[in-house]
Amino acid sequence: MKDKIVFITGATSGIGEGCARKFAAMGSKLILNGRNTEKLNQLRDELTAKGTEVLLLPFDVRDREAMRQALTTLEGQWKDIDVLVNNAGLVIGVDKEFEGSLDEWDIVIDTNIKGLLAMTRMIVPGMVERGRGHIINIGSIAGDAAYPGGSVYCATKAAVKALSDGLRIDLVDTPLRVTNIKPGMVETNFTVVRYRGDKQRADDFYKGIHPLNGDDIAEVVYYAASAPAHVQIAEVLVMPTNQATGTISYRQK
Ligand code: NDP
Ligand code: 8X3
Repeated sequence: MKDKIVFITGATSGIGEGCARKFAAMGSKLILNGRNTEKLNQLRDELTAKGTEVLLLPFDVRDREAMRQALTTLEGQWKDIDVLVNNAGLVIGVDKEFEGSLDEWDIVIDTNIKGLLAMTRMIVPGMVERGRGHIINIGSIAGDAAYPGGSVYCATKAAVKALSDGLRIDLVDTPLRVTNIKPGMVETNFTVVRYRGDKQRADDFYKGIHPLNGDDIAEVVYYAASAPAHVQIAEVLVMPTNQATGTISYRQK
């Protein structure tokens, strides 16, 4: 992946940050997105100090106009994106479908589905023109089956699966590849956001189990991206060893 241009949304934390470090270590050039500009600056400084070329493109993936504007600033080599990692995403709350906040669910749906779709719509045409490119969507085990208190989030990740499968169909006569990575429990800031900032509750969620971390998922993303051109990793479900499904895991007492 040396000198490949890799665009990662949600690179300020967790899986996206892990992907940034992994692709940087393998010689790629990075376009990093997120809303937290302080964290983006820190990550750029860290990676450029090690010799990686980094371009920051901070915007909220829900803001289509800001996205469009940011993408028009890409010049030279940065326009030729080889890999798009559609990673930005979140869940807020664990409420029942008949009790939760429609406003919070708008944020989740607009980020996880519409943000990912807009990035795809704006970046894939260039890949088709150049005859090369790989779209790696971060879905979830949550997209395979609904679980208690997760219906809207699960629906967004089921949508990521459908969007990934549909895009793969639409690109079948091209050299482009589409991958949907579906992690299980990954210990990141995700669960803190899920519990609306309650760090203790987030820590308790991982008690008794050895969860994955952002770097574990980055390894899988990189594996898919660096596979030979004729190999399309369509979908990967990756869980901690003591997790079996979205709802069944074994926790040591
Ligand atoms: P984190 O909370 O650690 O990271 C989420 C990233 O998404 C941050 O960089 C955040 O950046 C970014 N983000 C959120 N909203 C927006 C937005 N509107 N615009 C731009 N960036 C945004 O969580 P994870 O790393 O765990 O999550 C990454 C992806 O992995 C998500 O799609 C999540 O659904 C998925 N996933 C996570 C699992 C887990 O157990 N952790 C399991 C399965 C899937 P900033 O705040 O700077 O905008
Ligand atoms: C997050 C995975 O199972 O914690 O996508 O909801 S889970």
